[in-house]
Amino acid sequence: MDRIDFRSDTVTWPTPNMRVAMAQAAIGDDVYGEDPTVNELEALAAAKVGKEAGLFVASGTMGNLAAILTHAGRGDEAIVGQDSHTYLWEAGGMAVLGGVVPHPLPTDSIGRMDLAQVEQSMRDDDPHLPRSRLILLENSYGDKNGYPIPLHYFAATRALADRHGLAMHMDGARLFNAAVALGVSAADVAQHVDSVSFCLSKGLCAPVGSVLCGTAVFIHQARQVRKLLGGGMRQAGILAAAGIIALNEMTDRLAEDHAHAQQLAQGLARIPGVIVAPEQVKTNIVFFHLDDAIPYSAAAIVAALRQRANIWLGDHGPRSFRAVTHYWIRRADVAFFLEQFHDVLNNSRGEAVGDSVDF
Ligand code: TLP
Repeated sequence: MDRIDFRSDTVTWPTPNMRVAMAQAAIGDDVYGEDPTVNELEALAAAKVGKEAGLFVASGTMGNLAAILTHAGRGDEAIVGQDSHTYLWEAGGMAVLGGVVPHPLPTDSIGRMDLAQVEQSMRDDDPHLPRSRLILLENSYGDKNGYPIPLHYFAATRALADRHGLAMHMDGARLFNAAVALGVSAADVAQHVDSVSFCLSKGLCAPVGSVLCGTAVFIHQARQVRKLLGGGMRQAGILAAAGIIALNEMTDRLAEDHAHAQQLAQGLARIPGVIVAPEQVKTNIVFFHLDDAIPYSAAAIVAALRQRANIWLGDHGPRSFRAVTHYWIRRADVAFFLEQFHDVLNNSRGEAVGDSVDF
């Protein structure tokens, strides 16, 4: 890459092996079901996450939306974490396009809704009320440092969902990060949910796409929803070819990204003026904040880093940042970032540039 870009793992460029596979991909018209490379990717993805079938979609947002619209209809209610991606960062798609009523609940420090509260949220059979239909989950949980939520939580949620006849969908945008951090397979992480979507285009480095997986019947229905959403692609094998490399070559190495995120969090913890919780960092996302001693806004610091060192960092509100590690960020890049960030903060306090913190 041409810069050190911590804004997201979505910024990753495809690997050289992906470029070759894309150039050589066998293709056909996928809306007719005739693209052999898409078919191969869908089967591979389903096998990896332990489901019967898969559907290649344009994005994580489309995967979640297709799942929600397949599980639920107008006037149905989806119970969802109030800081989850499906609720907060997908433009309200479930309500706008599906008439599905979101029922947001608070989450704890690692992204779990309280199951007693979930149970209390179930609607009675009453003509005044929406119908409880779906529980939306996320793993790893993006807004909580990408925390990998332990599997027993999903087992308990499954029992609750079964008691009330609800379906469960998991936004597994970073499913493989969760699996690697938990030391289990992606199929284990997804075992309790009816459907799961995961992204090829984040830490796995493919340029485009996600795969939605579930039973064969569910995916058959979701395929029609994908068409309705304008997501039926044609010679998509060129994209799917990169997805196959992503699944075959890029999942196990995610541990490296997690180590770099830990290196980053621990380094930040040594910089005066920074608030960060390294013990909360288990995958590739680090949220951190400025304390009151720093007179500059997060946006000003982001701009300074970009200008002086071609380091791109995301500000997350006036005093906060998010850094995401990925394939294109090496250990030395993290050390360089820590030095630069330390210098910028020192300058912001009007002190001499310090060399007392060793990264
Ligand atoms: N997340 C993006 C932004 O939208 C915030 C990022 O940079 O992290 N689920 C989760 C948990 C996600 O983090 C994302 C993307 C999605 C779904 C949506 O994926 P895309 O961007 O492919 O629609």
